[in-house]
Amino acid sequence: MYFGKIKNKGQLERVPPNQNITTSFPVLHAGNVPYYNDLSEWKLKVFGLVEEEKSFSYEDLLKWPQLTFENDIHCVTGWSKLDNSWEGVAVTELMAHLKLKAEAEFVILHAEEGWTTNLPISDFIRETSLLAHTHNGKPLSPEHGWPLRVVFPHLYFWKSAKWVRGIEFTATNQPGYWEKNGYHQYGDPWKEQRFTWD
Ligand SMILES: Nc1nc2c(c(=O)[nH]1)N[C@H]1C(S)=C(S)[C@@H](COP(=O)(O)O)O[C@H]1N2
Ligand SMILES: [Mo]
Repeated sequence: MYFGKIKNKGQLERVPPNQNITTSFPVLHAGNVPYYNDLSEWKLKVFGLVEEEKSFSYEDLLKWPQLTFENDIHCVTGWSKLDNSWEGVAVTELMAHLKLKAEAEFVILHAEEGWTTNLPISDFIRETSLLAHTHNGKPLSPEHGWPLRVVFPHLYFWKSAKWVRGIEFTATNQPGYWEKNGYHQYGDPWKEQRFTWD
C-alpha cells in the first residue's frame, strides 16, 4: 500500500490523529464478496421500531433523487482517503419515506452474510449520510459494496456497511460484528475511538 505524504496544511487538518493518507482504495471486510447477476430480487428491508415496515427495490431507490457527496474516509487500520465522490440516495431521503416509533434510538445495519454494525439514529440521519452505488464516477465494484453501501464520513469507515440489505431501528444500542470483537461502539476518528477501551 502506498502512503502519500501530507502535501499542505489544509490536508493535515483533514486527517484525524495517527492516520496516513493513501491514494489507493484498500479492500477490507469479513466474509465473502457477493455477486449479483441481476437486481430484480434485491430488496432493502426497513424494520424494527418503525410505524410500518417497508421493503424497497433497487428500482425504487433509483427513482429517488440521486445526489453526489464529496468527503474523506478514515479506516480504523490507519489509512485515510481524501476527496472521494459518492453518488446515491441521501439517508434523509430514505427517512422521508419512514415514520419512526418514539422509542427508536439506534440503528443496526444488516449486510449480506449476517454482518452488522450499530450507530445512534442521530448519526444515521445526518445530512452527510449516504446510501451509495457509485464511487468517483464508477459503479461500486463488488469488493467495495455493490450494489449498495452506506457511507458515514464522520465515523471510522467500518461503520460504512457494504452490501447493505437491512436497516433496523432499535431502542437499545446493540453491538455489531466488529463492535462485539473489540471495536468501539461509536468510532469517532477525531477522538481516536478505535477499540472498546478508547
Ligand atoms: N458488509 C460489510 N461491510 C463492511 C465490512 C464488512 O466486513 N462487511 N467491513 C468494514 C470495514 S472494517 C471497512 S474498513 C470498510 C472497508 O471498505 P472498502 O473495502 O470499500 O475500503 O468497510 C466496512 N464495511
Ligand atoms: Mo476497517
